[in-house]
Amino acid sequence: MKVEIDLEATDPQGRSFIGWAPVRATARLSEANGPPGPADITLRNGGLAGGGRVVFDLQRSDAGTAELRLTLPADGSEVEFQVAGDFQHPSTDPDDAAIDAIVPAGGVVGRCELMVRIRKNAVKLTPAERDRFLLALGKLNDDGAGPFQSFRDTHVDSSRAEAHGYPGFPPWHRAYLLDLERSLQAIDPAVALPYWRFDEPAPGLFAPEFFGMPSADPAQGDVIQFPHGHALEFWKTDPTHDPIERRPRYDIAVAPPQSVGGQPFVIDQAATLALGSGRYRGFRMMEIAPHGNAHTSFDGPVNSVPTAAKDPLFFLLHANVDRLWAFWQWLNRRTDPNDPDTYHLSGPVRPPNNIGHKLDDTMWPWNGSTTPPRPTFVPPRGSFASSPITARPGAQPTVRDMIDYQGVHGGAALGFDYDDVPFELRP
Ligand SMILES: [Cu+2]
Repeated sequence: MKVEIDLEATDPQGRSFIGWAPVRATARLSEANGPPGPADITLRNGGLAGGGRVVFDLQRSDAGTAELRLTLPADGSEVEFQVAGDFQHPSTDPDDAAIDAIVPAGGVVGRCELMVRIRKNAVKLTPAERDRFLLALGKLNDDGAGPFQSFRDTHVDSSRAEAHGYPGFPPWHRAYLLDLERSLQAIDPAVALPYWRFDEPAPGLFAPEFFGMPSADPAQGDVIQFPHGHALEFWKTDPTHDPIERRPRYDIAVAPPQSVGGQPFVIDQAATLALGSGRYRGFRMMEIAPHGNAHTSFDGPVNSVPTAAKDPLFFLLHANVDRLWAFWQWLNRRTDPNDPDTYHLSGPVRPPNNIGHKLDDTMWPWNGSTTPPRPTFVPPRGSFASSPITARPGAQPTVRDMIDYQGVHGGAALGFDYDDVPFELRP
């Protein structure tokens, strides 16, 4: 007897990737040489020890279990089930997770390898995970000649109003990060964007083998000193010049300060999650503290909107901003876009600056709009990067498309998850 297991979240090369949100899968008898009639099998986690783990259910739920019994018809027709990553058991390597189909006697009659691909805290990556990420990033930059240019040229002064200062700040940046992550995954599908928890010490991130540090002597300038052979050694923030320049204004043995001069600065996670008492209108003020202050904790391009995305640290900083939003959404059940506490365009409509911030607005640059006050150009990469594992959010995402990223209210997930934010269906 043989059982064939297929996942919806599979790319054309046959590689499957899941997160915490369940995805549809099927099992069928592909070779029925056992006793005639239907076959009883059990689906079970079959991954490597310490690797990604999976859970199963018959319906899309947040109550998946480690085993699931199925009866497969003798005629080979498919039986549907749902599979999800087992929260807090992400993969570290491609295909270190697997679904095994077991017969009652105990033999494995089918197997489907996959990856539980999750965005993780940068300082908790294995050296192999870190290096895969850096290698993909270096290739995307390609010494300043690669597609990274297009991302660098998206987060600029002329797009400031599209992406900042209004309620669309979190959704626009969620889209921007996902677009970049998908571009990295086109290079290495096992990569997920790590995040920098700026409210915790992260000396492992500002280490030579990761994002590096400038010379200890400020007189030598702020150019990051990468060891020879590092994937970002020849990173160019612009095609012809400018390596990465960055100098922390705080001691990297600790986190940036939570307050400066009595004012909130890089406030910690608990203080961030408490902003606005569960209402988006107040929560989005996190754009200033901690987000803006995390940027200004450095000298260098990363501390200013028009240049920040030249430094790849931008994307780890913003992955944490996005994670905080995702965590807040989970904590407060803020996944229904129609709930004004989930998304709220506050204050009077102030055209034209709030263009791109209303719930059903498409967003520049993915919408291709070059009508002022938007930028009068579109970066060369064009519409939003597609994913082989999910159809969402489409080529021209709206603000709404970014909110329920796990598909809690139905529909497919956007295809990313954070290591400490579960999938939960709630009343
Ligand atoms: Cu930012």
